[in-house]
Amino acid sequence: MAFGAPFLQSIGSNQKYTATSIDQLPHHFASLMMFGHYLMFPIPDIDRTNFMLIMGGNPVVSNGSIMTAPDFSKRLKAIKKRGGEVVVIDPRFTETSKIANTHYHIKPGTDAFLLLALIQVIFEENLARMGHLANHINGWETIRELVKQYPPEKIEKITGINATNIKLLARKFANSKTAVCYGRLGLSTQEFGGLCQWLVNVLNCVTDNLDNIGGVLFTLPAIDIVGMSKFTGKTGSFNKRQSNVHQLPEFTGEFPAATLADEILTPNENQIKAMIMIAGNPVLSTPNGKHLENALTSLEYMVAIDIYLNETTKYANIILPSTTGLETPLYDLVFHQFAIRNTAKYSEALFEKDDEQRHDWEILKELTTRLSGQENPLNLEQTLDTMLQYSSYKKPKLSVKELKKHPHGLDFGSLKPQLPERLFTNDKKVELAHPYFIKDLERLQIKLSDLYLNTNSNYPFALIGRRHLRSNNSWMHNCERLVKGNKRCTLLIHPDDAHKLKVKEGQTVTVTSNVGQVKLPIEITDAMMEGVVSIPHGWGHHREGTAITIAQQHAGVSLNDLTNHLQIDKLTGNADFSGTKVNIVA
Ligand SMILES: Nc1nc2c(c(=O)[nH]1)N[C@H]1C(S)=C(S)[C@@H](COP(=O)(O)OP(=O)(O)OC[C@H]3O[C@@H](n4cnc5c(=O)[nH]c(N)nc54)[C@H](O)[C@@H]3O)O[C@H]1N2
Ligand SMILES: Nc1nc2c(c(=O)[nH]1)N[C@H]1C(S)=C(S)[C@@H](COP(=O)(O)OP(=O)(O)OC[C@H]3O[C@@H](n4cnc5c(=O)[nH]c(N)nc54)[C@H](O)[C@@H]3O)O[C@H]1N2
Ligand SMILES: [Mo]
Repeated sequence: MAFGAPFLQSIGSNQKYTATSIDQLPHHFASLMMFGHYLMFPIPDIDRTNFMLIMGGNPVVSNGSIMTAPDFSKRLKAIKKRGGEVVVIDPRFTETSKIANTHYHIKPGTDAFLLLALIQVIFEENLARMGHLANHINGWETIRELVKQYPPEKIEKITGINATNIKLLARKFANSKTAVCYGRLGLSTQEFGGLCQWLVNVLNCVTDNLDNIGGVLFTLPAIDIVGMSKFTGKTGSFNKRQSNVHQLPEFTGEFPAATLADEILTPNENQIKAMIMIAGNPVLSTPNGKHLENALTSLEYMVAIDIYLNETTKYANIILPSTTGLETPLYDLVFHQFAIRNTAKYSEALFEKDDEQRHDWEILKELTTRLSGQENPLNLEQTLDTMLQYSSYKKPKLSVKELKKHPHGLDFGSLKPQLPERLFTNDKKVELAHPYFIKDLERLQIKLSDLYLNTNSNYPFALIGRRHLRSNNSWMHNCERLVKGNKRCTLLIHPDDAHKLKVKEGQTVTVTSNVGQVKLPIEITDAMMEGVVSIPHGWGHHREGTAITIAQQHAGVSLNDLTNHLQIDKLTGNADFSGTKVNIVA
């Protein structure tokens, strides 16, 4: 993180792509528009809340994303133990649903409707509360007006959750002493990702749970990237320029990854001819991976900085192999910023590297020196020391040396309310109804008249992904201990759907979308909503020319050979993986 930014500057390219736009871009977008800073994420106060509504997240497996904390299962169970409630909204009855009090199946991609209806009920029944931010919110009346168009009765069919349950949920949420709505990957990587993350914030705000104990709060970690923006001025940007081929908006210096392949393949003045790939495996992780593979073969030159010769790095002319996670000391610059308590932690490397090996930061530093002709005098520890100097926590005085004395990390306590002071908006107010969102509602409106899971179409099923505890995206399948056991790359399907297709447990089916086709065995389970099927992402290791022999033996198929790179959230440019339309045959 620290050595990557100067490296990018030294290349002098204005084309940058990261996993942000196949993941949390809508969170950044909502934060930038509402709070004035793209990294100001409201974090669930899960240890003190009385009610947690989880939408499109499965923290029991993912261990909480944009919500850093050890042992999520324990913390969720603790909510129930103290008399609180956990509700999950997901097209699959997940590992998290098993712990929750209530689970509702939802049709993929329809969460924005549900959120609007929840807020509608809250205003309709006079349950909205301004609370401590009363003088620091713009757009309250606009929200009250616009949600009137979305009563539960109007959206129950489209979401698959009946109006009675929606009303019940809205009342419970609003009447709970404290409550938090948490919306994660399943909400971001869908057609209305931007609207979803905005509405999650709105729901928390209109029930006085924004910046409040037991609701969502902003962090103040020892290395406070957000706070440092006062000096750097880097608060995020949107649409300052557009990508060449599809004219997609820039966000904080990067373009949507969904357009990367076309930027390489389409002749134009700014066509990408060479690429540096750092710790990414987009052949498996980005929509329409095969299309990107075609693009990578056409590059004039490619460098990879990675620990594996895998599906993506095999296209590189040269791989600079870095040390692995276990050989690297770590101070996480990102995830303390999103943690449920204010924390600092330095972890020593578990294994010593040998002389021939280079850490990622060493590779980046050396490349920067050679490209720019200027040597950065600081090493990793010195860089961290510089950042730690600005910590708000003075006892103990923080340095790497001090942190090494606390191998379990330092805990500076629970998150505290910080608004309005922390806001980066011009008028120091929360922008509840930013025009970008209001405008995007027009796109949602059109969907009201569409039937979402159209059973008459050529692609009658909606396909979603899933994660597994012993896997991390694409790159933990080359370790026997992490892949042994039952086959995990299967298609989950509801019993009634399997019956209709006349397919039996374990049988191989062909799944087809408008971009590709895969064959894999099915697993029949009523955890799935009818009409929705699931394949985990990160598999498809059968590709030739890699050197990941264990992964090859557990190849599976790639979910992203079915997802479409042209399917994005038009507001933010984020990839839309949720509810890919597919056909299934025995
Ligand atoms: N073990 C493990 N941990 C991980 C990872 C991993 O691969 N393995 N990956 C890490 C990464 S990179 C990230 S970003 C985080 C992600 O953390 P999470 O957001 O918790 O990730 P997922 O498990 O993908 O959960 C997304 C959920 O959304 C549901 N979903 C899909 N479509 C929709 C929809 O339209 N509406 C609703 N309401 N739900 C929907 C899916 O069924 C799924 O349960 O996890 C991180 N942690
Ligand atoms: N359909 C679908 N697609 C998805 C998702 C989904 O839920 N559904 N999830 C999306 C999400 S949330 C994300 S974040 C992306 C992830 O997308 P990627 O980041 O492209 O995927 P990873 O598999 O995490 O790739 C990590 C790469 O880093 C390398 N690596 C591991 N450790 C090190 C190291 O210490 N140094 C270096 N230099 N390299 C290292 C690995 O070998 C691998 O090549 O995938 C996205 N793709
Ligand atoms: Mo992610």
